[in-house]
Amino acid sequence: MKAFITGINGQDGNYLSRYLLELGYEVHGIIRRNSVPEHQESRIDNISNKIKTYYGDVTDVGCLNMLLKKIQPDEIYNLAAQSHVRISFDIPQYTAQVNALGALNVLEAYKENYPKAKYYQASSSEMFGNNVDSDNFQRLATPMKPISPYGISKLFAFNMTNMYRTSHGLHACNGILFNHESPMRGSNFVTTKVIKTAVQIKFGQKNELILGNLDAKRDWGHSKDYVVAMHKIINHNIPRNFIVATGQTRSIRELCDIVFSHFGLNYLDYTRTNIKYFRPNELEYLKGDSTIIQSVLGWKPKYTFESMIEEMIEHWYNILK
Ligand code: NAP
Ligand code: F7E
Repeated sequence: MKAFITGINGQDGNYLSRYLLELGYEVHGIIRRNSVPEHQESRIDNISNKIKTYYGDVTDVGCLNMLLKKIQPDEIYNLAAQSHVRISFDIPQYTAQVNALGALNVLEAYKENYPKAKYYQASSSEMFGNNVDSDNFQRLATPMKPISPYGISKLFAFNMTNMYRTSHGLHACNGILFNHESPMRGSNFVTTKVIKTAVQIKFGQKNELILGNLDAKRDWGHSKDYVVAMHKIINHNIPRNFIVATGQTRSIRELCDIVFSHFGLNYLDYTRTNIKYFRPNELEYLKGDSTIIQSVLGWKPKYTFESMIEEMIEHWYNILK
């Protein structure tokens, strides 16, 4: 089996590649050219001799056509994105070019060059905006009304993926994934930022943590569990969409409390807020209902919130000590 992954050097790209290699796949993917290649490839160093990478960009139709024709993958995972929600307010046009038109480029290259493949689109809970069902969950039937350039760009890609399935008969599906984290998570996402700074405070390297909205709530899972869901979704015999979530929600405040308590510290002594880290419009609450993927595909997360945070703390402790 051959897989083609855009965003292969991202958090999920790394875990997905490792999972597919374990299953015996040949793994191919594109990385963007960067003037400092070490930085670009640091998250795939551990597998660089096992995967095949090519310079490429989802905004470059030419490279997508050429690679899909050449590789003829069984599975295409479109994970490439400008994935930071707050930054999407600063660079909305770029975010749309990569997340919306980039996804359309991959879909079109798939249809034109190798329609026998299956396609997975990395869709996001950010597409719901502030809509929640009366039982406080988001699910497939919850209306989508995104409030950030990121969420809006992802909704375009979500709908395009559905259109390529229904209009062109392609095996194209969406995983609507809620927040997922890991030691590979970028350091400007809130979990890594809180954990890394708490470790630095513990070692006397920093004395404060500056955050934005502490009262927003998120449903946090582990990337390692969520890439297993991606593989199950793309391999379901009927192409369709699934929600992937833990069904538990916690505030940023609770996250800070748990992480700082691990070091015997009180987060209130070190944390302050700065307007710089607030969004112009905040998605306040996420809690996903994943009962369908659990019952239809037998997916179940192995990590708990606590074991995921422990693993991330240990990772940053070992790097910073
Ligand atoms: P990530 O760590 O930010 O990885 C994104 C990847 O996309 C990186 O490899 C990045 O490469 C690549 N990329 C960005 N622009 C590109 C372009 N124009 N052409 C080709 N590659 C490009 O994100 P992640 O956490 O792994 O998430 C994977 C996907 O799932 C993303 O689409 C994200 O939006 C979506 N998602 C994530 C979550 C979550 O909580 N993690 C939840 C729902 C959906 P560079 O290193 O060059 O930037
Ligand atoms: O923020 C609050 C912030 O940037 C989480 C992406 O993977 O998940 C991710 O998007 C919450 C928000 O993730 C800071 O306001 C407070 O309420 O870690 P985050 P996100 O925006 O939820 C979705 C599902 C995706 O699809 C995205 O690709 O934390 N928060 N203070 C902060 N957030 C950040 N980043 N930095 C702060 O200082």
